[in-house]
Amino acid sequence: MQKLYFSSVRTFLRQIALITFGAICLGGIGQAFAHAHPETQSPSAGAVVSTPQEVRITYDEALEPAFSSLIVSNAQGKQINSAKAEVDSTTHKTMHVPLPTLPTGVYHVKWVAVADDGHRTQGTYTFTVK
Ligand SMILES: [Cu+2]
Repeated sequence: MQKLYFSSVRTFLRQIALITFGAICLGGIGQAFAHAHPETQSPSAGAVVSTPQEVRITYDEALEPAFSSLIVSNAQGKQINSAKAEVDSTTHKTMHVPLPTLPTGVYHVKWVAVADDGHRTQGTYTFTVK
C-alpha cells in the first residue's frame, strides 16, 4: 500500500515536471516572436549603390530608442556616421541614420535592436559604394 502511494506520488511529480517544462518551452517560443528582426534594409545587404543618403532599417517589432543603435563604418573599421541613429517616433519600427558623402568602398552596418519587451537582437551586413 505504502509502496503504491510513493509510486503514484512519483508519477504525479513527473507529470508536474513535464507540464512545467512544456510551459517554459512555450513561453520561450512566445518571447522569441517579440524579438525585433529586420524586415527591410536600405541599402540592402550586399547592395552596390552610388550615393546613399542614409541607412534605414525597418523591423517587425517596435524598438526601444534609448537602447537601439546603428553604426556604419568603413573598410578600415572607422565609424563614418556622426549623428546618432534615430527611431521613427510614430511606429518605433524604423531606425535610420544620415550618411556623409561616401567615397567608393565597402561599408559595414552594425545594428542593435532592443524590442519594447527588452529583448535584444543584433546583426551586421555590408554594402558597397561604387
Ligand atoms: Cu522578446
